[in-house]
Amino acid sequence: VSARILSSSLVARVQAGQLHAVARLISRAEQGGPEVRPALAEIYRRAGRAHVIGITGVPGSGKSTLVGKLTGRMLACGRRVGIIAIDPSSPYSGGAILGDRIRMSEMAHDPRVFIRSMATHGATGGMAHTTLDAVDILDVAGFETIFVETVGVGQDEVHIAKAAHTTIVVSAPGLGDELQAMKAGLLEIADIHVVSKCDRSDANRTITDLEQMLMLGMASDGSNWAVEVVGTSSVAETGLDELVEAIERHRAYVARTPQGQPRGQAIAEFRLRKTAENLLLQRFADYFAREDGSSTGKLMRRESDPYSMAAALLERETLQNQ
Ligand SMILES: Nc1nc2c(ncn2[C@@H]2O[C@H](COP(=O)(O)OP(=O)(O)OP(=O)(O)O)[C@@H](O)[C@H]2O)c(=O)[nH]1
Ligand SMILES: [Mg+2]
Repeated sequence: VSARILSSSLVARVQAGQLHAVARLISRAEQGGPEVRPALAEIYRRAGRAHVIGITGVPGSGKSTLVGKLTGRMLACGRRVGIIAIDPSSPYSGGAILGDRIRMSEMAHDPRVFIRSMATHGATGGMAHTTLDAVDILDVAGFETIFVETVGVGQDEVHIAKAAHTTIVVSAPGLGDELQAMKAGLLEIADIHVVSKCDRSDANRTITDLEQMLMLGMASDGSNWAVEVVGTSSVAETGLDELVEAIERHRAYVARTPQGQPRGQAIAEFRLRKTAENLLLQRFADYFAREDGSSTGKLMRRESDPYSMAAALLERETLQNQ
């Protein structure tokens, strides 16, 4: 009972926009466990106002720099901005988060901006759902625009980028002659393609390549949204206002046209799926923590097989906790 009372007062403080309450609730969501669930359930029901923008792309393509620039423009429009950066903590770009912090440091002390990085290492499939909980927490706290930056490497991270209202895929010139977005399977998920670093002379070729690829792969998903390609330079400050306009156009498209509706449905389904997966994983973790070796003993002696045992286990653990 006391956990529940604590949770609902924490939710109230989040709703009042208290940033330390926001940070605390996100940390609790990261820790997971049953105690925080009532609070997150309440958060979910109260959220839904923010515009969530997923930004993905290969390592070093300029995502964080771009988020910094876009954040400045959103603030100028009078919006509060939440930023969630998924720390890849991978061989691809280890340690980038510190760089992210430094690059965004002019905003680090602005109370209208909340920056949070979340680690992926050690997450047992719960990363996507914790990230989306964090998005909702920021939403309830009154952040109108929320950026989620993920490196477009790994399925979970691609899915997170897709679980936004607007998904931006960033490609940069000079990272190899093949289109990185295509290699990483990112081509199809973009609502808006950004070619960053357009202050470089080889950027035009990247734009042309990308436009050609988009034409070739024009698999219509039934939506009327024409994917846009925007060239930007965070150094020369070009293309950024155009990008903001494209983002606003897409936001209006998703919010106000019937063609935008399936997007919301897909996000809700992804959310349910990830939450269910996570609950199941946690139950099995609990089961294996209790397991005294009798099941594995049976397996080792070939008295049972993993298929029937897993099926029985699945049924028991699912029914037991209803
Ligand atoms: N020339 C040029 N360089 C840029 C531009 N934007 C970013 N960079 C540089 O590109 C490098 C990577 O930028 P980041 O913003 O950290 O890229 P990122 O995609 O967030 O990187 P990870 O998070 O590590 O995947 C840095 O050295 C930036 O200074 C740009 O518009 N022009
Ligand atoms: Mg980054």
